[in-house]
Amino acid sequence: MADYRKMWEDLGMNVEEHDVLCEVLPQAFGDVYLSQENRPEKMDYFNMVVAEIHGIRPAELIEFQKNGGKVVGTFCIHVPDEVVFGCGAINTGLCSGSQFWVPGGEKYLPTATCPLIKASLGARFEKTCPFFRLADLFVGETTCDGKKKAWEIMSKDAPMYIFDLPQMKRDKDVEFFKDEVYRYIDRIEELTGNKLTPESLHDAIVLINNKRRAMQRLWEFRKLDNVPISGKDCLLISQIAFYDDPTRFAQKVNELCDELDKRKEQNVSVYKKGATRLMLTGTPLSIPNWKLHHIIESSGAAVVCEEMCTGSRYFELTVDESGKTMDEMVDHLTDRYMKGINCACYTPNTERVDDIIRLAKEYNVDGVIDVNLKFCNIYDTEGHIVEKELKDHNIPVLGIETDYTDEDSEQLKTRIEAFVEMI
Ligand code: BJ8
Repeated sequence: MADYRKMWEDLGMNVEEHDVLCEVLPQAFGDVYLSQENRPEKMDYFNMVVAEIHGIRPAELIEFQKNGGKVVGTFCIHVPDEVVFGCGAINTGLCSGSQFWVPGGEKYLPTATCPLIKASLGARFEKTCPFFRLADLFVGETTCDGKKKAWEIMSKDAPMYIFDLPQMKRDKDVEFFKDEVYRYIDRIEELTGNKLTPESLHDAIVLINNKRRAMQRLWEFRKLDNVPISGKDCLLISQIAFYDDPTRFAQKVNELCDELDKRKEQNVSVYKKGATRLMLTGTPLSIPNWKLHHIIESSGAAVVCEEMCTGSRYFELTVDESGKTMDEMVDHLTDRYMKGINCACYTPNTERVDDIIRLAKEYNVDGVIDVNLKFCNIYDTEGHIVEKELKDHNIPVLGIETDYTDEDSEQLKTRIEAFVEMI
C-alpha cells in the first residue's frame, strides 16, 4: 500500500489511532473476501479500492479540491447526488460501518443509539477517517430521531447542512420535498460558486443513472439458478458505489458483468448446487460491515438480494431523463428520491413490504432475514409488519438484531444455520 501518512497528517487526522484501523482492516478483508473460492477476476479492481480505502479516493478528492473543487459528504440515499455533480462538485457517502468508530461516538451520544450514528460522530470527532476530514460540507437529514439530534452535535465541529424530509408521502409532502431540493440547489450553488443549469443537471442525472444501470445489470445475475458471483462481493460493490468516482465505478461494474456473462453461458455458480437462497431486508450495511453476509455464506447459504439502502433501494429506480426544464427535472428527482425510497422513516410505508414480497419472488428466495441494527427503533418496529406479511405469504423469515461487534457472531451463526435447516 502506498504511503498516505503525510496526506492524513495534513488533514489533521489522529494518525497513530488511525494506524490501528489500518492494521485490522486488511486482515478482516482477507478473511472475509480473499478466502472465497472461484471469485470473478474483475473483482480485482474492487479489492484494490478497499485495500486503499483511506488512500486512493481521498487523494483524488484532495487533488480536486486543490483545483478549486468542492466535496460534499452525505449520510443518506435521500439526498440527491445529481445536485452536487451538476454544480461541478463531487459527492461522497460517509459510511460509518465499523465498530472502530463507535466508542468515539459514545462520548457524545447515549449508548442506546444505533451504531451507524455513533460511528459517524466517532469518525468525525476522533479524526480517524479522511473522508470525515476532507468534506467541505456535511449534509445530514431528518430521517430518524437519533440522526436529527446527532447532527446538532456534529454541527459544533463540522460545516453542516440539513436536508429536511417529510414523514408521509401525501401530495403536500411531495411539494415539501421538492422545495427542499430547490433549497439544496441554492446551498450547493453557494458552496461551489457554480450555477446549476438544465444542461448540467441533465448530465448529472445521466451520470448517476449510468451507475444505477450498471448495478441493475449486476443484480440480474443474482436471479439465476447458477449465481456467478457471491452476495458478499455484491455487497462490497454496493458499498463502494457510495464513494467511488461514478464514471469509473460504472465502467468497472460493467467489465465485471461482461465476465459474468461468460460465466452465465457456462453455468458457473459460486455456490454449491441447491444452496439456500436468502434475501436480507432492513437497515443498511455500510462498509466494512460484512458480518452477516460472511456468516451466512460461510454456512453454505447464498445471499441473493438485499432490500436495503446498501442494495436495491439504492439503484432499482433511475431518474426520468426526459425533463427539459429545471422544474421538470426537479419533479423527476422528487419522484425518484422521495416517492421511490421506501425507508422506515415514512408512515405508512406499505410500499416497502410490497417491494420485499416482489423481490422475494424475482430473486426466487427460500427465506428472508430481517436485519435490524441495534437501537434502530423505526426498522425494529416496522419489522413486526414486515415479518407478519412475509409469513402471510408463506415466506420463511428470521428477525435478527445485531451491531458492529463480533460478540454475537457465534450466536448468529447458530440461529442462521437453524433457520436454513428449517427452510
Ligand atoms: S433512507 S435507511 S440511509 S435513513 S439504522 S441511522 S434509520 S437509527 S440509516 Fe437510513 Fe436514509 Fe432510511 Fe436508508 Fe437511524 Fe435506523 Fe440508525 Fe438508520
